[in-house]
Amino acid sequence: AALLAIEGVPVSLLPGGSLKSTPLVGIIMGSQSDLPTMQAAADICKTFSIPYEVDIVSAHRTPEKLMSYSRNAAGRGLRVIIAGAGGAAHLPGMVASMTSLPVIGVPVKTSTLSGVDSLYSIVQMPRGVPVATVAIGNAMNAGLLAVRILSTSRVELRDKMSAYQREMNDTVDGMSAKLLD
Ligand code: RP5
Repeated sequence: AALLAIEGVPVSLLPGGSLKSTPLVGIIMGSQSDLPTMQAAADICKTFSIPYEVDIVSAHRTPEKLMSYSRNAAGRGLRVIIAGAGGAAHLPGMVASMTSLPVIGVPVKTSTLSGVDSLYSIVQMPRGVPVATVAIGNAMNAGLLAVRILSTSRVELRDKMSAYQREMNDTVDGMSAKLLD
């Protein structure tokens, strides 16, 4: 599919001639078992009407796919990658080494070490190749961080993010008001 832009919004021209929004956020994970955790990142993209894609890319089980996904990501129109993995979680770091796009890592909770293994693997990237790491299992924050990254060049997203924050504020204010009743 060819990559075009209509009024700044990237679109793909499908073989039949129809247009489809090009994903801006790539959500990848090491295994299907990570999906219940990673779903929250996709939900945030939906909330903010950001085109996204979801795929399974394993650093050690599908190393060639890892390489082609990472190397082609920017050229396909992706602007942020969210990568979730558990255990010896090298997926986000490996992706970050093969793309210049920002990579957000989600440490997936494990049954053996509760996700501390994943957290340390992702957060302890040696200097030179950054991975923005969120809390264990917090794919929602990964989605929100992706929105904030995209919003630096999209004013409408910045406005939506401000509205989202105001709503959270009002929800908490509402809870406090109830406590004082
Ligand atoms: C990692 O190993 C995945 O990211 C997953 O969190 C973990 C377990 O994978 P499965 O054994 O459930 O496929 O690669």
